[in-house]
Order: sequence, then C-alpha cells, then structure tokens
Amino acid sequence: MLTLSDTQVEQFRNDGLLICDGLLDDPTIEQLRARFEKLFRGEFETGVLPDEVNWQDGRSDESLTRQICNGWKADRTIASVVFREDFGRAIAQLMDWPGTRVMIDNVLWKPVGARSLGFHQDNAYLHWFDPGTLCSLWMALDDTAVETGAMELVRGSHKWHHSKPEGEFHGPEEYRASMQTAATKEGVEPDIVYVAVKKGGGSIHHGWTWHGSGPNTGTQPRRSVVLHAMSSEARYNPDGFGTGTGPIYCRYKRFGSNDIDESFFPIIYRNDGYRTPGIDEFCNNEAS
Ligand SMILES: O=C(O)CCC(=O)C(=O)O
Repeated sequence: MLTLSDTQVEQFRNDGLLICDGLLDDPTIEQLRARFEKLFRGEFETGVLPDEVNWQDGRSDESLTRQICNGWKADRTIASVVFREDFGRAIAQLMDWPGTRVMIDNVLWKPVGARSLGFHQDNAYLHWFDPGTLCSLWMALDDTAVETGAMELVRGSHKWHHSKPEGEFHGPEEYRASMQTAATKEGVEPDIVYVAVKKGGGSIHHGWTWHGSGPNTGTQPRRSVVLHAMSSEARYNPDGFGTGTGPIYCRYKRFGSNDIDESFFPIIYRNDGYRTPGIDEFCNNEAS
C-alpha cells in the first residue's frame, strides 16, 4: 500500500519528483513480466487492442524501447496495477486533486542494447483536456541502474517555462538536447536524478518535470509499467481538440459534451470514496 508522509508531499512539490520503494511485490512483478512477453507478441488477454502498440515481436526495430499504451484494455494484470486505489490516493494528495483518473498507462521494455528515450515534458502534449496536467507513477520490474538506461528526472524543472513538443521520443542520438536548451533558457544547470531503484520501486513525477532516459548499455533489461494520471475533474478542451496525443485519445469524446467517459479514462480514486463502477469486476475477470 502506497502512503505518503507530509515530508514526501513537500519534497514532491519542491522537486517535481519523488523516488519510491516497494510499489510492487515479487509475485506481481513475475505476473507482469509474463504479460509483457505476451503483449509484445500480440497476445491480448481481453481480446481488445491497446490504444497504441508501438512495438511487436518480429516486426519492429530491435534497437528501440518496446512500448504499448493503455495495456490495461488488453490485459487485466496490467489493469489491476494501474487501477490501484492507493496509487490514485497518493497522486491526488501530491497534486491536490479531488481525485485521480487514468489518462494512459505505458508498458515499457528497454532491452539490452536499446537506444535512448528523448527528454520531454508530458504536459506539452496534453492541451486536449483541461486541466491539462499529468502526474505519473513509474514502476520498475527490474533492478535499474544508470547503465541499463534508468529514467532521468530533472529536479525542480516542473517550475521551468513550458516548452513545446520537440524532437523524437524513440531513440534520438542527443536524447537530452531539448531539455538542455530549456535549461539554458532558464539559466540553470540541470540537476539530474536517476531512477536507480530495486525492482518494485520507482518514482512519481509532475507533468511539467523534464525526463527521458539513455541507452541500455548494461546486461539486464529495463522493464516498467507507468500510470499516467489526470485529475478526476478533467474535461475535454475544445480549443486543444486533436492536438498533441489528442488524435488518439479524442476518439473517445462524446458528441455534444466535454465530459470524459469513465469507461475509457476510469476514476481510480476520489476523496468522497467514489471509483468508476465496474473497474474492480473488470480486474477480477468478471466483466462481461
Ligand atoms: O521510461 C522512460 O525512460 C521514460 C518514460 C516516460 O517518458 C514517462 O514515464 O513519462
């Protein structure tokens, strides 16, 4: 169970990041690792495709990080992790939100030899909803280290100016370039924090915190599941419709309403006790 102290909340607000231990237990890590194999082979337990399948066995570039977005739709083991109420509660506490919704999950597998992931600020892609702010919980399925391409978070960078989306996400040579440009504009030296944790540990970062990761030059893979969350109060923003990641996620907008449909973006915690009906049954394989 993830619970946060007042000191951790203050640290997150100052730094825009928090390193955590013990988010996932060993049996869950083993189950998730088995699911990773299936998902990247195109075997989807629920029969439903994830929203983004950016890597598949035998068809994709071996030097890239394997990525699937909204694996929860395809796999209930992923869903049972990203729908955890305690995760939602912790994120709401950090962000001072009345509740937490899943915006997307990421299933990430950076094998030995895989290239970098370019630095970015998540919120730069999210003008299609309002408030367009994420908070992300990143969970390691392997012990991580600088040489296996640990995620890098820049302390305090959530308070920097807001940059526009720029550069490649998958495999850029100069993976820190856009962050370095932003740091220069800000007039500061970036203070990079590596998410070098034991398996089951991870980090939480603010949607404006600059982050990315280097190549895996180690001898072990770096697998992770990420919960990218938005406020339970978030609504579609007609002014940003279809921008950033909107071309994929605005497909779920209903006619004549800016309400965000909970069947696609479930509420996993709200401070009045509400959770989207049906999500626990879905995780327990009882969904029809
Ligand atoms: O795993 C990484 O290196 C980057 C992941 C990422 O961009 C994120 O969790 O927001």
